[in-house]
Amino acid sequence: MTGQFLRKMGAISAAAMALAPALASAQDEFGGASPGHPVAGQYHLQPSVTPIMDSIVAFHDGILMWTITFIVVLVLVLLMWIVYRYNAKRNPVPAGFTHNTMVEIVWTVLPIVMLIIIAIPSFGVLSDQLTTPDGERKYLGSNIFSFGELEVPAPELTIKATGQQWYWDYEYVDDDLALTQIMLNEEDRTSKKPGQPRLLAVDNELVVPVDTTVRVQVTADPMGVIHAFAVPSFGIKIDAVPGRLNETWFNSRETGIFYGQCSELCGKDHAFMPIAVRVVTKEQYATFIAAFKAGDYNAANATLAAVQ
Ligand SMILES: [Cu+2]
Repeated sequence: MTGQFLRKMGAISAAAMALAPALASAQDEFGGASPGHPVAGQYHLQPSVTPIMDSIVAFHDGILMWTITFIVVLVLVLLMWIVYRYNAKRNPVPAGFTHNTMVEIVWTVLPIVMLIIIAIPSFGVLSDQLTTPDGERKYLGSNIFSFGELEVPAPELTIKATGQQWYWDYEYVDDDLALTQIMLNEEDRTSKKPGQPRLLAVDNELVVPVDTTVRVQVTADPMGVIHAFAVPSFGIKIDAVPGRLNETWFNSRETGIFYGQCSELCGKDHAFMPIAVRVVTKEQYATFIAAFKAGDYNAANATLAAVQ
């Protein structure tokens, strides 16, 4: 029985090892540049392009993975030891005790200590996402073990995202401009934007400048339901609640299209209301917004090189 179990475990780890290089090459396919969306074979978080996502990645890789690994190994070793040492053959007369104070103290205190170790940096990362930069506050960035060293400039741009049933509306609040963003169906995507990912490609991307702090105000249609605005590469996720204005921010250091999805189960087309943020250079953004003011979104979009 034990031998069979061990052989099975060996086969699983061998299969995992054989699979690892293939998974790693799927990750390297983009040569470090962020694809801005999930890719086949991906096993890690989406690549980071903002200080908030840097801190999430550092938290995941530096604390969570080690904690999880420690717990898995500990429980597995205990289980295997008990299967080996206390089976009916080796231990025909089972012990009759029901309590062990020392063991109970250890298995109460150890999880508390682990939760505290996880909680402290976790609250830091969370409060960073919810605290809009003022140019003075320090952020954790990838230094989640410090008290924060990273300065982020105050927002130069405010975007209001409104969750509708089932798509997103955006407003460039400072410029009094608005656009509606709707997912492309397969026919439109393959004819208009064949290079963009299925179920994520949209008609109108939200265009923002690179290396700029963008304040994102998030709400939902007052007569609607709760949605959530989330873009993994930016490390942001915040509820869109009717009648409430939530606020988060991002500052992308890379250009490209970064996709997200509604992340609060909101109804029948929940899976079909993607978020697409196109980050362009500051010059491109200035041209874009000038054309948007003078004409409409399509005219403005025409100033940007098309991304297929
Ligand atoms: Cu939803």
